[in-house]
Amino acid sequence: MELHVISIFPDMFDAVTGHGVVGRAIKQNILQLCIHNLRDFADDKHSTVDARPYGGGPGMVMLVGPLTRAIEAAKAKASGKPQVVYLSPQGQRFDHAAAKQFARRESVILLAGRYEGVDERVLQHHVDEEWSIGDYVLSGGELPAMVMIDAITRLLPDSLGNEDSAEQDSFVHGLLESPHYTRPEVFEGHRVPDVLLSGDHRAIEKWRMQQSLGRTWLRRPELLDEIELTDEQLDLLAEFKNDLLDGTSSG
Ligand code: 4G4
Repeated sequence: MELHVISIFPDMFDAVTGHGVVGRAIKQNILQLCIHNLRDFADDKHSTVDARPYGGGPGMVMLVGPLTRAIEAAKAKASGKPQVVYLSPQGQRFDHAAAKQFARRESVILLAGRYEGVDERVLQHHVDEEWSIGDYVLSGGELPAMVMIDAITRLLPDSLGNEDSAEQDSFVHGLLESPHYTRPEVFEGHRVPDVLLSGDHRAIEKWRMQQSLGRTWLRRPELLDEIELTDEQLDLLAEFKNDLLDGTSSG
């Protein structure tokens, strides 16, 4: 997959390109990440990319000229017909389902805004989609772009070292993940759950499913409305609730 980013802070993307899953995907040619410096598309000697808003008001607005030229340059370089995506608090919510759809695309151009945002004509004539990573305001679109790049890259075919890892993640099955433990078996008196040391793989799988169901019910109950539970899962969840009640009774 090919991801293009347009930003006035191209160096910020060193945070993802050099490390972990994204760095590895780039090395292995699973992902091509191309960062375009918006200032390269300015048309004055000061490399101006912003100006005061018409009609007055606080802050600065990103100029339509440099943005248009940067988008055209990214399109010319990209394979296929990339959609232009603007990261903004006004966009559609980026979630696991969205990440999966992005991972199927050949190329995408991510536009990271700064200041008060971009001239509306960029949105009207050059931006195809607006996406948001959550209901909060950040000082630029770079962090949202990196969040999307990371989430998408993990879902690219052959991207994770451990093939099963992405499949086991939260949200893939619509449930939260079960807890993880590693050595030592006892730390400051706190034991690892016995079942995980039992070697009984069926029992372990059942316990993990029950933990996933229970945690989802406790922490994100609305997620359970989105999936259909099997009879076995309904039994496991009922048992989880029962065990909770047993644990709270004073006898
Ligand atoms: C567009 C308009 C995305 C973009 C204004 C971007 C949060 C998200 C920006 C701004 C962003 C998000 C500078 C306020 C950049 N903040 N929730 N900031 N601002 O995905």
